[in-house]
Amino acid sequence: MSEKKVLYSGMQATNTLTLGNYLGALKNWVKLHEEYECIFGVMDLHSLTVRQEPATFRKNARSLYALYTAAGLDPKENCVYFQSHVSAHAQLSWILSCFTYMGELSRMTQYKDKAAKHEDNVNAGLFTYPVLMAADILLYQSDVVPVGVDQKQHLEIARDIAGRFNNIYGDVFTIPEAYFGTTGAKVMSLADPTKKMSKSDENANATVLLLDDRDTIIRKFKRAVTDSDTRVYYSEDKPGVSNLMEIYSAVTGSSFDEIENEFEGKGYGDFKLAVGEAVADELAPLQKRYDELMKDKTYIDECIKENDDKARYMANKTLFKVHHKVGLVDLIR
Ligand code: ATP
Ligand code: LTN
Repeated sequence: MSEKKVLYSGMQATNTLTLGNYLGALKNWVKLHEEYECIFGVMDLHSLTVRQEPATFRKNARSLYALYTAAGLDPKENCVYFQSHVSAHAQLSWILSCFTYMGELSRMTQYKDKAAKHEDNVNAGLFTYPVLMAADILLYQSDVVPVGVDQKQHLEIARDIAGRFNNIYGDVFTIPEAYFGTTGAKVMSLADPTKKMSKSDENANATVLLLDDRDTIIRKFKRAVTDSDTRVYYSEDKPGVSNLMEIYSAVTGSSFDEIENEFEGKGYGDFKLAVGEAVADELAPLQKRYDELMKDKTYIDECIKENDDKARYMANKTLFKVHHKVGLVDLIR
């Protein structure tokens, strides 16, 4: 293991990624390996908290792996692996669940939201979701975890569980910190700019998907809900156009002032078209690489196998230590 600090993150393998996932997370992960020992999981076990159609789910999970890679997360520089391929996640999750209180889990806002949204399937996995997430992070002795604001509460509980365990058994786990490096854009829904763009949104016009073709991307931006005005400027009470400026800025690197100047005297129509074209241009190379990767099963399989093995080795080291600490009989090797 190198001297670099360990950075850990991942995304659920549910549906296909949106521009929000890309600009808010994935795009910013690509360079982190220069400074950190990076581990990124395809969080497929977490996805099972919501009912999945098996064939689609399997396809989405592989597609997420290829999307990570196509976006520039090189599996030779980063440990990119499948959560479900490393059994230590489920094993540690069980042990940690015995150190987690019902009270603290019932305070999690994601649980409350998802339970309300999936009333017909409020399963125990939805409730213990943060324990599995704590296991993900703690297995790799992670120092830093880049997550969006919506996941901060889960990171807090991971820290609490780790601290509680360490208090009883000594220094077993590294206490992880949230990572706020270069802040990625927070992308809002194109149909309702007061809501986050989310991959589980049922309104197709609300999200731009990373695999949408050029015409679809441009059409979606043309239809984006904007405010009753025509001038392009950034303002809290103009969430629609401000969201588009945020996206345009994240993609082109222009500041808000530069964007205001560029579209001085032009209307929303021209601006929306420009944003759509800029996003389509940004995504074109990623999509091309994705198509190539999806055809190269041998390469992807080789990366998966290599990184699964690496992850398994690191995770088992922590798991065996935990087994020993809590008093389980050591494996006979
Ligand atoms: P779901 O709709 O299934 O809850 P999601 O689209 O909200 O999913 P997550 O899987 O929860 O996405 O998040 C993956 C990563 O993408 C997280 O780091 C999260 O902070 C980031 N992310 C998700 N949506 C956005 C967004 N609209 N803007 C910026 N970052 C986002
Ligand atoms: N819950 C996270 C995905 C996730 C994760 C993790 C992120 C699962 N395990 C460990 C960071 C570290 C989400 O929905 N974004």
